[in-house]
Amino acid sequence: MFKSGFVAILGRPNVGKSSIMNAFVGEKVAIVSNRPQTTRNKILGVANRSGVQIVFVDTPGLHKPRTRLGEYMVKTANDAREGVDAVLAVVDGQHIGEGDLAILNDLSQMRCPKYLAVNKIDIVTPEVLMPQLAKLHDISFDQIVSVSAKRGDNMDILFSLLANAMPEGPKYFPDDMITDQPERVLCAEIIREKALLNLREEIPHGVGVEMMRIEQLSDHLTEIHADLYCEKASHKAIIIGKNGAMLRTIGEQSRMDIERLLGTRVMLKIWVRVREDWRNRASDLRTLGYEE
Ligand SMILES: Nc1nc2c(ncn2[C@@H]2O[C@H](COP(=O)(O)OP(=O)(O)O)[C@@H](O)[C@H]2O)c(=O)[nH]1
Ligand SMILES: [Mg+2]
Repeated sequence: MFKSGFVAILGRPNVGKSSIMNAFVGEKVAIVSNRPQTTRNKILGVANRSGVQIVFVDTPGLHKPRTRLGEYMVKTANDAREGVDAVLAVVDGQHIGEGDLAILNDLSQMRCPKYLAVNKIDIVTPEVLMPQLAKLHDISFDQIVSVSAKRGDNMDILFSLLANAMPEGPKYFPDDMITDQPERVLCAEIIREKALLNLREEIPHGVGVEMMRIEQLSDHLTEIHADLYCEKASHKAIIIGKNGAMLRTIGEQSRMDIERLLGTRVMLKIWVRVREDWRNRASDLRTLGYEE
């Protein structure tokens, strides 16, 4: 009997949802950063093991939205609950707050099997973890597992629990298809990740990437042009950096990851463009793929 199903991963921003999905898939299909709201869209990641296929649905973190983009993200996350075979809620073992508990209470109304991952136990001492776990006393989930997506602790146990909860079903995706994200989106996301990793303060939230052109020039070389949106001229100056140093770093790191993804050499050109308040403009949101 082959088992398969969809598992939505839900929780507050920055708790490690995307990291957990990537660990299960075995490849980075969703970008990761220490900035809240790194994930902006629903992303499928497919994990195959013997006799079972789990399709994970990674989602943007649940938060109080302050922009139209934020509203889209939260709606996307909430919609992802529809029709899944199980949910995997994630909290950060360093601190479980009111926001986490509200989400867990809300999810406990769902009728499908519910699992909770308490993540990042690689950096939490038992003294810190115990009182956090105590807050989960009243949570009616099927199982709570302390894990580290980064180090791999208990990830096999968590996977087995989820696998057991899957119904009998078909292989939804062929073995070589580990995500629903097209190549151009993966490339744009890599550039956004490198911007998030290198930029400080308020700028990362206002960064968006539009792929203008992907052209395979030969078997060995791909040319890519991308626009990097930011919200203010002063941000543009910071993104470009002194003598272009920051943009070079972002471009260089992006190029290496994109080359690995595409399996060719890559010529990458990034233009920085100011688009004031694009996170509140429907047309810009559509252009960047954040739409209904
Ligand atoms: N130490 C540690 N850090 C982690 C772990 N999982 C995720 N992180 C870090 O937490 C931050 C947020 O991770 P991410 O997967 O983007 O969280 P998301 O916003 O919930 O998708 C990143 O800096 C990750 O490297 C973990 O198990 N241990
Ligand atoms: Mg994420």
